[in-house]
Amino acid sequence: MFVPGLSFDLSVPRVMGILNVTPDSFSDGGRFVGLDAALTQAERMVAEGADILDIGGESTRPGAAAVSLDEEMARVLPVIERLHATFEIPVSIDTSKPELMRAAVGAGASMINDVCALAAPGAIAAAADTGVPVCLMHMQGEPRTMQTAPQYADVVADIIGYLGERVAACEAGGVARERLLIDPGFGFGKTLEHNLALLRRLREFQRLALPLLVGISRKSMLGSLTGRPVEERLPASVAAAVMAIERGARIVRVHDVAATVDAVKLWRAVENPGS
Ligand code: 7PJ
Repeated sequence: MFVPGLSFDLSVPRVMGILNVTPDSFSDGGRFVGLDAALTQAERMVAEGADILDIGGESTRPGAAAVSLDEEMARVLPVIERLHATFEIPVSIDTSKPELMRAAVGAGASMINDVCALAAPGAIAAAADTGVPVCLMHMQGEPRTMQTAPQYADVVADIIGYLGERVAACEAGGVARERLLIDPGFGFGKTLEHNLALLRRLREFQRLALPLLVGISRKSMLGSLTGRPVEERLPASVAAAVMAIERGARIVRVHDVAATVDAVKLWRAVENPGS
């Protein structure tokens, strides 16, 4: 599987390292806010074998406060510029704001990751103009309230239906289908049962015939299952990444790059000997 604009192909699973430059993200909030701290963390993830880094300046954890455009720009643009100047690794911008999508690609980002699936006014046009690949993620509701009482008729069918509609809207707005990736959005307006059904039935997303990106790393569904706080969720996170890859995920979005890369090496050796 090949996505134009991505420097790596998706014939094997790829690892996206998470780099939050927010003061309030749920697991590493505040630790990488300064430019130097962000670069140090990026350097580490590059050395550990990440294929792409995902830079976010607005926390989307349940209950998180919204961030102004100026603030989000000030957080992420200097980091993207420095990463682009320093490393070969591609960078993805995690934002829902069209102005930032444009500015981030101008600063060197080569992918857009939008938890709102380009639903903000002007987002499809911004993505179309940049010409970079886009990950469309499903969310029910908005971060402030999404965990209150999420409801679905059939969580998998509903989300496949939603993503199919967003794909059609993107194509109609000039974003080529071949540049799209999809993501069911674990934890975004989902109960534990919804999240488990999504992982169990992840293969059904192959109906959309688009590369699947999945983020479960350190999420609260793993805390609910194991009873562990966020800093002790590495084993469950790696297991979840492997289970997602087994069921067709092509990019896993993770905090713990080294451990995930090891797991992917094992998966590749078993599934594609010689690859
Ligand atoms: C996701 C994301 C995810 C995509 C976040 C966290 C919460 N983008 N951004 N998929 N999660 N595509 O890092 O746990 O699951 S923010």
